[in-house]
Parts: sequence; structure tokens; C-alpha cells
Amino acid sequence: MLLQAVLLLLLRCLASTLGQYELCKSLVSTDEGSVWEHYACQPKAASMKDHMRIKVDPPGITCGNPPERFCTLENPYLCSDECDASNPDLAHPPQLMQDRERNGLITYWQTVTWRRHPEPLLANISMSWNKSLELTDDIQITFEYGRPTIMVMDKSMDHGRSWQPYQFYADDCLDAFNMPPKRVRDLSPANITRVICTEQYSRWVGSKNEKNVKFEVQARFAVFAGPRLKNMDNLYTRMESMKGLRDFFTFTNLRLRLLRPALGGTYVQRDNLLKYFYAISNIDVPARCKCNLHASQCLPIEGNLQCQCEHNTTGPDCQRCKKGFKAKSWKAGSYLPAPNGTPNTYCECYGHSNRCSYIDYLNIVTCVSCKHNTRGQNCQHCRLGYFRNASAELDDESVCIECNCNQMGSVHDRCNGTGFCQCKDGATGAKCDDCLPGYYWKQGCYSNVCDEEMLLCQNGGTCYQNQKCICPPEFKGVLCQHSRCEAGKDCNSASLPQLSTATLLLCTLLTYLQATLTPH
Ligand SMILES: *[C@@H]1O[C@H](CO)[C@@H](O)[C@H](O)[C@H]1NC(C)=O
Ligand SMILES: *[C@@H]1O[C@H](CO)[C@@H](O)[C@H](O)[C@H]1NC(C)=O
Ligand SMILES: *[C@@H]1O[C@H](CO)[C@@H](O)[C@H](O)[C@H]1NC(C)=O
Ligand SMILES: *[C@@H]1O[C@H](CO)[C@@H](O)[C@H](O)[C@H]1NC(C)=O
Ligand SMILES: *[C@@H]1O[C@H](CO)[C@@H](O)[C@H](O)[C@H]1NC(C)=O
Ligand SMILES: *[C@@H]1O[C@H](CO)[C@@H](O)[C@H](O)[C@H]1NC(C)=O
Ligand SMILES: [Ca+2]
Repeated sequence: MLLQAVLLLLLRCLASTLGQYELCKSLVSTDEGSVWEHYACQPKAASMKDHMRIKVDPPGITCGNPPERFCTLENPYLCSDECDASNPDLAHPPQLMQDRERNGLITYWQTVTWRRHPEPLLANISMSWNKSLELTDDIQITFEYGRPTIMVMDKSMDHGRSWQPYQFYADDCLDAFNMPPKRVRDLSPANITRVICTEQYSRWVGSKNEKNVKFEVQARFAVFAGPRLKNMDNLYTRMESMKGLRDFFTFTNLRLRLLRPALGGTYVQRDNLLKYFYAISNIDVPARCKCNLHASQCLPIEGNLQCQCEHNTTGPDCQRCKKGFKAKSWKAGSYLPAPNGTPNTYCECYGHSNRCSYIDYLNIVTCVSCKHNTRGQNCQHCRLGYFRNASAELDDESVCIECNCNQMGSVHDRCNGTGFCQCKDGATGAKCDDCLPGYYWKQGCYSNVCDEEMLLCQNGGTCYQNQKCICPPEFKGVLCQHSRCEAGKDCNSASLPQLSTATLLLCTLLTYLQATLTPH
């Protein structure tokens, strides 16, 4: 027990250097041998930019088809730049928002210019992952040539079926959205999940000075975890107790609705509309896969991120029990109690029991009241008197078949793994309901008394169902081998017919009775 404690302690230390909730399970040595310890766990945060599928709308919003010139806000007479979709050096396709830039070369997606003013210049950027993710740090969108003056970020939690606004951005929130401007730092623990409009990222400060638009995650975390997020336990505790807090950071899709481009701090100048457009060089989405605290790994498989579910769970988000692991109804793992949480694992009762019980002194979880004639810690065996149905899965209701041993022919009512019963002497067959050669069946198997080969009835006697010889009146004995008229006895012919008739009658009666009373 001491060893176990030390190992656990070591493990906890290891876990804390790895970061919180990074291990799902660990093999721990105990006095009873090695056992798995299970922990609440979650995958590491990663840059989800690499796995993002990006789509821009409307079609034709990307510049360069046909090629066009554009200018800059700072110097409207500097209009030498050209966008040409057919020339790789001058094209600005959407994938440049998620590429890895090399050698300090900034690459960006760019839209057509605002030639159609006063018709609004609108563009949507939809990002999808086909996976539930949880934000771990600020979303950051980098705009070249100025940040939009009006923009909305939306999110979906159901793969784009329904959407909700995540944050509004405008240089004048009241004017654009009829919302008072707020900052994340104005939020209190009670209204942390409020959707706000912020002016912080939309005002003109020069296109080179501030390029980034953020959705602030760290600042929201800090409301609970304190500055520099020193008290993550408190944040995790709130995640458990505060309705909607975890969901607030959860998404499967994001959408940027660009509603008005950067204007350079003045009104739209109609004489040079070539300086108004959107250009994005990078979109950073730091997040982790949502695996409900049942996975520490999330890997791209056939182009889709997938939780590597532990604790006998399955599904893209480990959101249900594996087939056959339904001992308890599914539950997410919990961050509580801090700092290690609760894994909420599922034990293997193969669907034959709804209850588990923890046996403290053995440190095992066992299934209680196994149904469908099963038994065992995981209801994985058949009860005595039943055997395993080879064509049924372990979680099938007909997994155990009754042995059905013949009560007379078998030693007991148990059978081996293929349904064979243990037979008494002389009995045979899988169920011991047959007799071996040389035996006859009469509520069990008995050795033949007579037959047509070795145990012939003598002196004209006939063998009745291998059970006995029916002897002529003058003979007796098992095989009719003895004469009734032994030497020195009175066997005269006068008394013989009377005797003979009486014996014959008696014999016939007995035979008749036996024949009708013997069950077959
Ligand atoms: C952007 O998406 C919104 C919501 O689906 C839609 O109403 C709007 O028309 C889209 N805008 C463009 C330019 O495609
Ligand atoms: C989305 O993910 C699910 C499960 O992870 C997969 O079955 C499906 O094919 C994926 N869809 C696309 C469009 O990749
Ligand atoms: C959140 O609550 C604080 C204090 O209760 C308040 O000052 C602030 O205006 C609220 N924020 C929003 C967006 O309602
Ligand atoms: C299923 O759960 C049991 C009990 O927690 C555990 O011993 C076993 O390793 C798990 N199986 C898998 C495949 O995770
Ligand atoms: C064995 O299992 C199969 C598959 O579920 C089932 O169809 C069959 O009836 C079972 N056999 C018996 C004897 O119960
Ligand atoms: C059960 O007994 C039969 C007959 O003795 C034998 O053929 C069979 O292999 C046994 N099956 C198992 C699983 O032991
Ligand atoms: Ca880029």
C-alpha cells in the first residue's frame, strides 16, 4: 500500500509537470498486481488553423479575376499593387489565411475593392472543423491594410446548422449595432458569457500599428483564474458549476461577417474606391478538441480530428459509452475535485447489468446483479448450468444457453464450454440422454441383462428390451438357464398342466404390466 501511495504521488508530480489533465490512465503496481488507474483527461491545446476548412462568400469576392489594381489607405496615390488570380505571385486565394509563412514573407487573402460603393462591401469567411473544439487562448485575425470598421464573429456548435453571434466589432457600436460598447475587462463573473460589442479592434490607428482583431479568451479566463491564469483550478471549478460557461468556449464552426472595410479614419472617399478592401494574412484559433475529459489525444484521421477515447467511451467527442459498456449512463469526466478531477469511467458489464459497485478493499469496480444468466465481475461469464453461445457477442441477451443436461443421465446440471454435460456410466450424448452400446435406458442407463449376441436367453426364452429374459414355464434364472424340475423333485405330468397354466397366466400378466408401466 505504501508503494502504491509513493507511485501515485510520483504520478501526480509527473502529471503536474505535464500540465493538468494530460493523462487518462496509468498502470499502477499494487499488492494485488498491476491495475489501471483512470483520470479525467483532455488533449493538449493546439493551433486549429492547420485543421480548419475555410470558405469565403460570396463567390467572386476574392480579387484577381479579372486582375485589378488596388491602392493603400495611407498613401492613396500608391496604387502600383496588382491582384491577379492567374499569376501565383500576384494571387491572393483564401488558403493564404492559414498557410505557414516562410522567410518573413507575409501572404494574405484579399477581396475585390469597393468599386460598387455605395452598395456595401460584404464578405463571409466560414471556418469549419467537423469537430467540437474548446478555445484555450485568444482567437486572432490579422488584417493587412487596416482592420474592418464593422464586423461580426458568429459561432456554431452543431456543424453549421444553427449560428449565434459570438462578438460584435465596430468603430461605433451604438451606430452599427445599437449596442453600448463594452470591453471584456468590464465583465464580471456573473455576466462573463455575455455577447458584447467592442470598439477596441475597429478604430483607425494606422494599418501598420495594430493589425490584429481578437476574441479574448485569456481575459475571460482571468476573471476566474486571476492574472496570468495562476489559479486554473478555480476556472475549472467554475466550468463545472456555472451553467453555460464551458459551452461558451465550445464551437464546431466560426464565421466572420465582414460588413465594412477600414476607411482610414475618415469618410468614404468616392474618388478613390480602390483603397477599400479586406485583406487577411492569418487566422489563429488556439483550441483543444472537446473530448468530455475522456481523451488525452486528438488526432487527424482521414482529414478529421478525432478524440482517442478512453474510459470505455466512444464517438467523435467521446460522448457515449462503447457498445457493451453501459453499466452506467454516460457522463462527461469532471474537473472536480481539483486538481485531478474524476474520470467517470464505464465498467464492462456488457449490458447485462445496470449497476456497478466499488469494492473498497479490493479497489475494483464490479457489476451487480448480472442478468441474462451471466455472472462475473464484468458479467462476462455464464452462470453455472449455462454455456457460452458461440455465435452471440458478449453483450447479446442470448449469450448464455442453458445446458439442459438430462437429469437421469448426467452427474450434475453443469456443462463445459461447448454445452457437453458430464455423463454417468453408460450414458452418452451431449446432454447424456443416450446410452452406450451394451446399456439400455430406463431412467438412466443400465447394463444389458440379455441381448441377441453375447447374453442370449437360453432354453427358448426371449429377451425383453435387453432388460430380462422371458422364460418358458419350465425354466428360470436370469438367462432361463435353470430348469424348474431339478433332480429328486416331483415333476409329474399330472400336476404339470395346472402349474403350467397358472405360471403362464402370471407371466403374461407381469409382462403386460411391465410393458405398459415402463416409460421409454
Ligand atoms: C453571410 O452569412 C449570413 C448568414 O448566413 C448571410 O445572411 C449573408 O447573406 C452572408 N453574406 C454573404 C456576403 O454571403
Ligand atoms: C465528419 O466527422 C465524422 C466523424 O468524425 C465523419 O464520419 C464524417 O465523414 C466527417 N465529415 C466530413 C465532411 O469529413
Ligand atoms: C457585467 O456586470 C458588471 C458588474 O455587475 C457591470 O458593470 C457590467 O456592465 C456588466 N456587463 C455587461 C456586458 O452587461
Ligand atoms: C474499460 O473499463 C475498465 C474498467 O474501468 C478498464 O479496466 C478497461 O481497461 C477499459 N477498457 C478499455 C478498452 O478502455
Ligand atoms: C445464439 O445467439 C444467436 C445470435 O444472437 C441467436 O440467434 C441464437 O438464437 C442463440 N442460440 C441460442 C440457442 O440461444
Ligand atoms: C466439451 O466436451 C466435449 C466432449 O468431451 C469435447 O469434445 C469438447 O472439446 C469440450 N469443450 C470444451 C470447451 O472443453
Ligand atoms: Ca498568410
